[in-house]
Amino acid sequence: MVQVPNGYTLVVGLGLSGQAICRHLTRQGMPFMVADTREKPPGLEDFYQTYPGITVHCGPLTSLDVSQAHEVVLSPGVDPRTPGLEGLLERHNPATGEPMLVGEIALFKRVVKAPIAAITGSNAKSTVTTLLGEMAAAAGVNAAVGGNLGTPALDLLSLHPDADLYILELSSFQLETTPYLGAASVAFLNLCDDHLDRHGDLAGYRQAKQRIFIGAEHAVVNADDPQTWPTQPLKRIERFGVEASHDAEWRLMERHGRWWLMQGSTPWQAADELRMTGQHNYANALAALAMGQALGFDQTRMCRALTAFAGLPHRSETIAELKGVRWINDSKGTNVGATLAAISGIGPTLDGQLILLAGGVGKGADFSPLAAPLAKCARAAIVFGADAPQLAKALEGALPIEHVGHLTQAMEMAFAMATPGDCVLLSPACASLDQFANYQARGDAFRHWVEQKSSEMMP
Ligand code: UMA
Ligand code: ADP
Repeated sequence: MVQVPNGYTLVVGLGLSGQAICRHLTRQGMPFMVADTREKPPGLEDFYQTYPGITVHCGPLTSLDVSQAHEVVLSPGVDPRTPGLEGLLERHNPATGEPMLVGEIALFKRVVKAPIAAITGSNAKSTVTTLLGEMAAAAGVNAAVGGNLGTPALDLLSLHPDADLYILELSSFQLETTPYLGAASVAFLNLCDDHLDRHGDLAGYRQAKQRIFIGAEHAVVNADDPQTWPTQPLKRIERFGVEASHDAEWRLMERHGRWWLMQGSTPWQAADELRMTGQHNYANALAALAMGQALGFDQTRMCRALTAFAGLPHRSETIAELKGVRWINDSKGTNVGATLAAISGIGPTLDGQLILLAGGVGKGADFSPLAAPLAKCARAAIVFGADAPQLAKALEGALPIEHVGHLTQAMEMAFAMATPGDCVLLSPACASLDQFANYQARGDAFRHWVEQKSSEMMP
């Protein structure tokens, strides 16, 4: 057994969050040691150089004795149910008043001085977080933007110590280990099957996300998705929605032949002036506007930021048109909900048909909701990667399915199959980690192939 020394914090995971936690504890003058479940985590040598004298335990957590530890701070990618961590989440820590096991955001909350705005959901977190950050900048608010988006929350504190607002994208993994957030404004955007391999089922996943509401002054939820509604009373709730039949405070309505983003009966912004397209992006815009207003941002400046915002790469991003066929990179479509949004946003706009490229790691999701919308607008689905058989099974009978080994083969096949007016859509409904370093690498591979093809076709 390796003993975590008396009064030391144990940091679990040596990735982005783990390193940010180590920097924070160093700034705070708190003693710590590190554990990573892998025998040789990448970046270990660099870590030893930066932190000479700090112990790093590599391997199973069951060989650690944490009974004397001050607390255990977990990276989001590490499951709190990992053997060796049993009982810690339930055990009260008299020193902090919180559970013995917490995550990075708990440490952030203890020291942050400025208000927090936080965004969660299965999809659109990065889009809404970035957009709200752009709105804050346009409104002249000194906001720091990060969290699951990329820059760990604890690093924001040192990078932007004078921020007047911290805008955080928070995943279910991060929320699961956050005892109290107490944010000025939060949004729970949508919920669909994702990370079920980690949370067990949709109820467990939803429960983790619901933690965003704890102590919130203002909450924005999706009128079209009751799963996002809080299960506890809240001070102030507003709803956004794009379906016509409801009475959401923030909604999409037709007025004199144009669609408008509205607050109640007040038009705020004509939807056709947005650079982001698709109904799902109107929902995203409404959520950001609702949060921005609650945070006191100026309306005109928010709308200026909104119309200038083109969206993020790898999210329904048109790469090129080759011989009349549009190639769209939606590599960030890593769950069924995102792929459904892409299909319903793009499918009806086509003269031809959709060819869907999908596959990778399905995280235990049910792919069957894809079958009906694909049957309406798709020529074929070409599936690849680890969970291709599950995808093929779920789509069987709805449309022709081709099974290949890798994305590149799927693209070659789609190129041969497509006719002018069609659209080849990479929206995998799966994580990429079986064949790529991350979703960006998968999207970059798609882009690279299309650009290569395009240059070969030049006269
Ligand atoms: N590790 C273990 N055991 C495990 C899993 C991981 O020891 O069982 C170690 C790994 O060896 C590695 C480290 O933990 O050294 C990695 O930690 P991590 O997986 O928690 O990832 P970080 O590098 O800390 O990045 C995390 C988020 N990653 C995850 O939640 C998986 C990043 O979100 C986030 O940007 C970053 O913190 C900063 O806040 C990425 C993500 O994929 C983009 N998030 C998921 C999503 O968006 O769906 C939730
Ligand atoms: P997240 O950070 O939650 O993963 P992103 O903004 O990166 O969210 O988008 C992830 C995927 O979800 C992309 O494929 C994007 O096109 C899709 N998406 C964006 N907005 C929505 C929405 N409102 N509903 C469903 N899918 C969406």
